[in-house]
Amino acid sequence: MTNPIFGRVVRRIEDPRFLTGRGRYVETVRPKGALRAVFVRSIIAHGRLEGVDVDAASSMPGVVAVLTAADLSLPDRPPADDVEGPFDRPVPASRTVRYVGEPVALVLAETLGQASDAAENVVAHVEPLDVVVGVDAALADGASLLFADAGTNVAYAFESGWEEDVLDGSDVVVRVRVEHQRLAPSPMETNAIVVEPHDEGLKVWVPSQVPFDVRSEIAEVLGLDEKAVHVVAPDVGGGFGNKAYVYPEHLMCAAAAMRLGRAVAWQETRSESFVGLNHGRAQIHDVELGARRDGTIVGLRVDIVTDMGAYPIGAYLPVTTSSMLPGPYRIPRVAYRGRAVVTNAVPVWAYRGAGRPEAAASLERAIDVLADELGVDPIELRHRNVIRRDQFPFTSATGEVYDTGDYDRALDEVTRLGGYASLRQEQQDRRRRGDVRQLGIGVSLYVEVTGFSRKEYSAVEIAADGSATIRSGTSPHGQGHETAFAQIASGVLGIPIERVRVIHSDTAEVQRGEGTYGSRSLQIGGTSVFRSAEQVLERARLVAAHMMEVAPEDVVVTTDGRLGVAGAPDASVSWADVASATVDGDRLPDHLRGELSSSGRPYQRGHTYPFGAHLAVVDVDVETGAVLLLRLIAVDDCGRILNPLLVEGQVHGGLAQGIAQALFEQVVYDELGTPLTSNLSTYQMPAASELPSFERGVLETPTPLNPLGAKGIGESATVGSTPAVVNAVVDALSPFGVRHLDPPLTPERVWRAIHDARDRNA
Ligand code: SMO
Repeated sequence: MTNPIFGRVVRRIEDPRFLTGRGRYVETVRPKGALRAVFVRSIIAHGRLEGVDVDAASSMPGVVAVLTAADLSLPDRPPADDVEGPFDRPVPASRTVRYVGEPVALVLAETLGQASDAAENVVAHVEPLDVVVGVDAALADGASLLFADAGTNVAYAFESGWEEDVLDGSDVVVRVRVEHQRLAPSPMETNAIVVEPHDEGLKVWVPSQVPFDVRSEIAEVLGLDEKAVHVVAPDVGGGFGNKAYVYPEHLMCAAAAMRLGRAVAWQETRSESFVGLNHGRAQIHDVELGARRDGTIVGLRVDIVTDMGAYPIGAYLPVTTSSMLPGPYRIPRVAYRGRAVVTNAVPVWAYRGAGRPEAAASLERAIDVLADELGVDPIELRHRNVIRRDQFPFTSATGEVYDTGDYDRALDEVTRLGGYASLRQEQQDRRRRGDVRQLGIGVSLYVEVTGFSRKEYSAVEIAADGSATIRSGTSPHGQGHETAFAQIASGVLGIPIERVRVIHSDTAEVQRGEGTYGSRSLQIGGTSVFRSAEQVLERARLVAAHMMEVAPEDVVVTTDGRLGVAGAPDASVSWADVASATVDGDRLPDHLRGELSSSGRPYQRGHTYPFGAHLAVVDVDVETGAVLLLRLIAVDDCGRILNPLLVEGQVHGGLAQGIAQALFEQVVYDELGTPLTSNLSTYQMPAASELPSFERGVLETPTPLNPLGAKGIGESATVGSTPAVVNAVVDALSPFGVRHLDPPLTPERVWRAIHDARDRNA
């Protein structure tokens, strides 16, 4: 393909709107007379709900209704597909409360103040039950059960090769338990919904990655026709996976609006968001990695336990993790088992990377431990085991078919950009001097899987004025789809980007859509736009050929964006000429008439596997335990690059979130299941001031699976950066005999590790 639009830096069409306060978010949508919604949430982690006393609240000023499970009678929400047994979720809680923050009632009042005051006066009568905090408690003999009928807290279990001795033939086996701590997604825009009933149904505004799912689920639970529910996701302030879910709060507000015949508006507060939005990660892995003396990896065995929180809606996550366990290495034998376990905490769901970061972080830890054990440089050990560039497509031991890659080159590039040899020299110097501030160098190599849900709808239409309109079923929440898709259509059609309008996230304007998650939008949604644009061009060539009395195969898009004739520079027609000819008068024969548009839903025959190598350099103060991230060098490959600026934005955001997991963020519960991190002063989300200026390198190994050659980039940097930073901190502490630490590597945790090691060695 000779499309000149590839690799071109195009500034984001969206940014002037976002940067000048003209973004339109759900909070700015307030239909006249809308009631304000406030949820009453359980303050007890586990208990029998014996009643909800709404009388006092109901008679307070401005209160229109206080609704409980009995009033709403919504159907239970099912767990993830593979889960069998009684793990359904009543909405809201009816007989049992299972986590702090679980909705038990909904207050609707004329003002937000009145609704909040009334919510304070709703009393949930709860008879406490023993609380299950963390997976060890959930799996213990005689553990309190969240779902007594299930007889177990294990909602879903799976395994492969678990009985086989996959480590047979190893000279060395290293074992490490890696904890991937529970994270709170914390998007800039919290959850929300506005529902406006009208004669024929409902209009809904919601910050969502999946507005079409919101439509179908609201329609289903309220017994409405899908067409009667019009859902709009306006500008969405961050998603990270947690907005790819239809929340109980959404369904309750829709039901309330229907029942009361009035518009309802709900906006989650920042603190509420810490128990409202689904959490992420929360996996513990027991990893065993076997190798021969020369470093050749023989086998891998991983036991995955996932803390699903109260409802196992995310039980598919450890399955994704298991599929990516062997990573970018030639590991001939892999055994795993996985258990998804319920506990009295916020449900766990997809969070940027959704199962892949956990696989990569565990493996990259184990490889470093192995390198330490064998006394081999960690980059060298990786080189010895990577899949070679001539081995693609490569089928991994877990059956994933990696499309394209060049892992050796990613390692070489990061080694070069980092100045690895001189970093090691500097580290030696500091060690020799016994500096207070020791240097740590960490590398990670990763491959991840992207492009889930391999079909997407798009339409491209040319108006009589020659402008183009694109309709896409993807739903951006900050990525820059409007820019990317306009760039693609412009590249195919020759119509200037300024004359291309992109419509998305509106169920009345777009016929259907899957949404945005799993780094799918460019490769699946963009490919769809590309195909639709190509089809429109094909039709336009027929029309232009007729108009200019030439053969259709001679019609080309000219450099100035017209439809011209190859070899005849003076002959051309404009897109406006062509488009208007198709709709007015009788200038064209019948078969060429009709609106100049095309739509489709092409299918991608496989997933794509972006990869990269990250290198982190940290400075660790061995007296205080403070870690300062000095450098983060990221070399990422996402196939052919459409717009380097959009890629850079995705990488920077992903790095920030991955580093946050390594060093700062963690959801903490006390022994009663009360969250101790329920706002941004206790949950340590980093700001730009905690992060270095990122350094980047780029590789491009186009995928053959779509015409753009594109793989996903939305989640990659999150996958690669966490293990690089953790490895760097452990590397700094290796002279103390520290071989492993779990994130977040707070000063306290690092300080304790140093002191424990000193005590051991004393
Ligand atoms: S965590 Mo993503 O929206 O698959």
